[in-house]
Amino acid sequence: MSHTPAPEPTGFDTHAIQRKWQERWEKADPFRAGGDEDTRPRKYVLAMFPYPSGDLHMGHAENYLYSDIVARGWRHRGYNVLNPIGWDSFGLPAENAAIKRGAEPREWTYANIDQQKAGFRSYGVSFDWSRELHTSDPEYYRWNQWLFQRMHERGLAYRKESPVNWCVNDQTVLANEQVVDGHCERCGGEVVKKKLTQWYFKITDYADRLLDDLNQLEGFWPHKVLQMQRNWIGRSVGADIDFEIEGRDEKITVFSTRPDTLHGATFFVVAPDSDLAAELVAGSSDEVRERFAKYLDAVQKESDIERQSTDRPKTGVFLDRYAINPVNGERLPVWAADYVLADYGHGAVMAVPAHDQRDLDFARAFDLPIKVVVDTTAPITGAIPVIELDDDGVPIDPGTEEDSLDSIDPAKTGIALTGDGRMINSGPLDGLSKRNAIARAIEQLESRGTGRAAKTYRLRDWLISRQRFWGTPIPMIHTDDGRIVPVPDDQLPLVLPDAAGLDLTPKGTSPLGGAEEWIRTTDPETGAPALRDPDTMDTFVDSSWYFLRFLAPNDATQAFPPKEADKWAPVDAYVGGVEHAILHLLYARFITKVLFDMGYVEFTEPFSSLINQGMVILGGAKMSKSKGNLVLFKDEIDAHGADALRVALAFAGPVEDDKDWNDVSTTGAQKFLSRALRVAQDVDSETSVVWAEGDASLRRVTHRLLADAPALIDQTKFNVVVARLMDLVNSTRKVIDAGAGASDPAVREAAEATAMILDLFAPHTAEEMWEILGYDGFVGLVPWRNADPMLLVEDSVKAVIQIDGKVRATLDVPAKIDSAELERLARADERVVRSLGDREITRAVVRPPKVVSFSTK
Ligand code: ANZ
Repeated sequence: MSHTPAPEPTGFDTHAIQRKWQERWEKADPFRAGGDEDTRPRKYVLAMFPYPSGDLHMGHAENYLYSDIVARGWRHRGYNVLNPIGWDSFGLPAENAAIKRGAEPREWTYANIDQQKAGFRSYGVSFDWSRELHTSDPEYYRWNQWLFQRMHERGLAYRKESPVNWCVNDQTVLANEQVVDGHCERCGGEVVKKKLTQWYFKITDYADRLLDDLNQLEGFWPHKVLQMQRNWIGRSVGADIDFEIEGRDEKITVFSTRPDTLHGATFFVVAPDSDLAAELVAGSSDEVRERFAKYLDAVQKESDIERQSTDRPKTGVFLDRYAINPVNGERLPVWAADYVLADYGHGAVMAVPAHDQRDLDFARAFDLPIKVVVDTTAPITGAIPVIELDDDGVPIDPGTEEDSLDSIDPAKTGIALTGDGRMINSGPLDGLSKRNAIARAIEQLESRGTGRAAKTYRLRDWLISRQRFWGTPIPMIHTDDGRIVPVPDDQLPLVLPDAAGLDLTPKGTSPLGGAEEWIRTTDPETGAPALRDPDTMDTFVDSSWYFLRFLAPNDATQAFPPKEADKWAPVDAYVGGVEHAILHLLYARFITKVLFDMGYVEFTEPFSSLINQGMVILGGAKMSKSKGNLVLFKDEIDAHGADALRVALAFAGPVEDDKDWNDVSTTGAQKFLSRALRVAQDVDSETSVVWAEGDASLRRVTHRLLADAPALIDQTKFNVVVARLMDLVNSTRKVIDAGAGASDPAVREAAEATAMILDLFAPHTAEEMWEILGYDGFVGLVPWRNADPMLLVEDSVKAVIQIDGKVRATLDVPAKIDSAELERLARADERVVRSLGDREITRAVVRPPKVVSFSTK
């Protein structure tokens, strides 16, 4: 798109200033993290690394601005800061571009990286460029392979055949998380189930720790993200219960969160797509088998979300088999129904329609018995009754017409009774509360050997193999005699072959299988001919530990030096979009715990604090190429300059909020920056001027900002800091314009403080100001000055104290004093005490901050 640069309304050549400082930064490399000789305390700030998709976009502009503000702020506060950058450069888009345009994935990727790198430089981000890494470099991905081997040794990497999500369009396997409403998250194509043998990482072994350790992040990560992680892991506590099936030797186990309701079970349901259903139906009549086969066909087209949806009619097939209720010997008809999922719990449930809504809907649809076993109208002793008050504060009588069980009969109302109450129709459990009954039921099951306490999780093992080219080759060998053995460590990295000559179009098998020479190898033990594993790893493996690789990206001997991890990690502030709230963060947390268990790191959580930014939207809608509503990063930089874009974004609102581009004013920001530069130019005093004199009210504005800025930055209130800077620049201008103000020492002080703090948002402008103010070196490296506490004292006002209508004293009090404090000061004042004598105060009228009026007898 061609585009005319906007005229410079400001008198400053923004672009020349930008070029000048970018060249100086590039030459001096001032933002490298300090090494062992640097004794300052360390801080590690990291923005989620980018996928090399081409030009930077507004999402990048926001993300890397925020991490840069934090990095610069910490530098000014005396920390040795690590703020690295790299690229998450494996993945499907490179491969799809290669298929579409015939470009090599490698060339496409690295050309995009160069383009983005130039974008970051043009944006003035203070990265430590010496640590740049690309996950698609063999120097990086060999350590994915190393990690895989270590996981494999510990039984944490394994192969199994299972139904997987298969994107018909991309012809590849997708993790559950990558399926959105039955479609591929990346291409939108249809996703079906397909049985394949795949490699998995055993994240479920870590489910409890991944869940429990979230508590230590409370207050440091957005609560919403913690909640999303909790739901994703989805721990349920209850019991496994064994049911006999007529005509089957082995029992079938179900998981239930409500073993207390066992007496209310009236039927039994298995997932139609489970092996169990297939086995149970095998011995049934032709008619049943046919009905079942047809049903299964339909179910296989449904997504898990559809199957669990409560607002669709219940469907199912009776299998003509019976289960036996272990507590009372009752025969329960066995059904296959889609609302039971094959891969949750044990893929089968005991159905208790009176107390479970899904079971109730099903029972009503197929006319199955409904048996109430918890009287939810019965009071629970020991529970503290909630007394509700009406508008006049009078307790509402809780005894209402809902008091009878009959009136809430689920068979009539269609509403399952899920609340607490007292057990009925349940033999030895009768009279117990729900909680006690659950405990008692588990005890009884355990003593009879028909069940046990159990936990179930929503979390599934992490499917990591992909049938695609542009990823880390899985370092395993399939031998002639059917063994699967690791590529020995000393043969790593196992480098990808050249893409040239390979057919990358998705066909359901990995393109690497077609790399004739590459795929052939030998059995490391016997030397016999063998084949390499043709699959590559999910790119989430690459990003699960990259923050550690930044600590020594060029180390050819190890993934990362544990010594460096001790010094820098965990990451102090991690900045990124909420779209990564679940997967990426969960995987990084998992791998960190695995590395902890292996003894490579001494911490168990990778990111001590997490900053989620909102999205940059346009007119209320998400920006997208296809909708043609993009605001382009490069256009904004060309038109207004990097600093104006940075200031405008930082000023646009709280970090976590979405920012509508219509409310972002780059022209306003540009004008503000010119005002700041003009202030620096107008300063008419020497650098030797002491920071202790001059206009007192301007000094107060300066010092309050110096005092507040660190906490405001820690709280990510970046927009507030920008507003305060604007206020400071305006206040300085007023003093300059008042006669001989330009030589007032307070003006220099204000201008210098402006440059030091503005550096967070507008680094080019801040450096230029610093130079104009007469300094060499980078303002970006200058420690902030301490605020003078004397200037932080609040404004005071005179309060008048009257006794019986006569003024007896005046007091200097803080303008924000409250009435209790003002009355206390007034009563304690010596003059008041003296003029009161032995008279007693009968009434005090206190109007803070100015008047206290006492009456006496
Ligand atoms: C009997 C029962 C009675 C249940 C009752 C609930 C209430 P959460 O909390 O989501 O973990 N269930 C077990 N396996 C299932 C599967 N594969 N597909 C669908 N549902 C399944 O849910 C646990 C409950 O979900 C279990 O407890 C079981 O129903 C059902 F008044 O057992 B319950």
